[in-house]
Amino acid sequence: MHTPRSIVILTGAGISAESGVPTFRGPDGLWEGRRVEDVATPEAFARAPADVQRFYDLRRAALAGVHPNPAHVALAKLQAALPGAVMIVTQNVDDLHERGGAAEVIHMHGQLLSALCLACGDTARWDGDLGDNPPCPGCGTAGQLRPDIVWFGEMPYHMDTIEAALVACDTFVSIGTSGNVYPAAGFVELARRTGAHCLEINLEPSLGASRFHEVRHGPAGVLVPAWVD
Ligand code: BJW
Repeated sequence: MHTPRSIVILTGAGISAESGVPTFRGPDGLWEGRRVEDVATPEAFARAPADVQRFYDLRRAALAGVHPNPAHVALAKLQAALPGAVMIVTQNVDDLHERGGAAEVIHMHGQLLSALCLACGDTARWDGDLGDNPPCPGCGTAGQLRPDIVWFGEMPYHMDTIEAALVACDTFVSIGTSGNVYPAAGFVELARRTGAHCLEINLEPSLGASRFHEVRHGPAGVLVPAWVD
């Protein structure tokens, strides 16, 4: 790899697949046999809060049993080797980039290990169950904490920062994402419009593969360390 001035790296569920975190779509995906509308929308939470809390409580508990893989570690090393030049934007709600050593990660779809209080709007680190309706550590209101996850129809986090980096970067790399979900699926267009070299690393061609200048298809745990080297 030549040394670019500024790299934006977008990651999706595929980068954590080899760590044992299920992806969303596809035969063994998290949503196989489940309607997205039943869990990942504000309407689903309003309709059946206990079911939605339980879905996320189980996934939060499962995080303890998974570990970063060589792809997470390679990106952390790249970020450390090029101070200030590598922005990691993840759609993932796990913490494997951080545990792999990344110093700065933008979680555009929220985090499993965070709770959002509907009463005061604050977020707090959370590693227990939300299904027990605990009080908010900030304002003390009980029964108002929800998973700090961006559901369909909600605005992803840090969009201004991400878009500013995309239009300024000279390399954009998309890793382990199917290209089904916007606005992340549109990042490649934004980056290429201002001249960035765009690379896709994914197990198979994503929905947006033809928009990239370069594609490498195979497991992230092998291809990401190879790209970083
Ligand atoms: C491997 C691998 C290995 C496997 N190695 N690879 C047009 C424009 C803008 C918005 C919309 C639009 N049309 C519709 C919308 C609205 C909607 C949307 O996109 N809907 C689509 C279904 C069409 N978007 C929204 O509502 C978003 N908000 C929004 O748009 O606000 C307004 C706005 C507009 C414009 C600018 C800014 C804002 C919010 C989206 C929230 C998404 N939330 C979820 C759920 C979180 C809850 C939870 O975790 O349960 O986030 S959806 C789910 O999909 C999750 C993921 O982050 C996201 C992306 O999935 P990802 O990561 O791509 O996973 P998979 O499973 O799909 O793919 C994995 C890939 O890995 C596969 O390709 C495998 O092959 C590969 N792979 N093993 C390498 N070892």
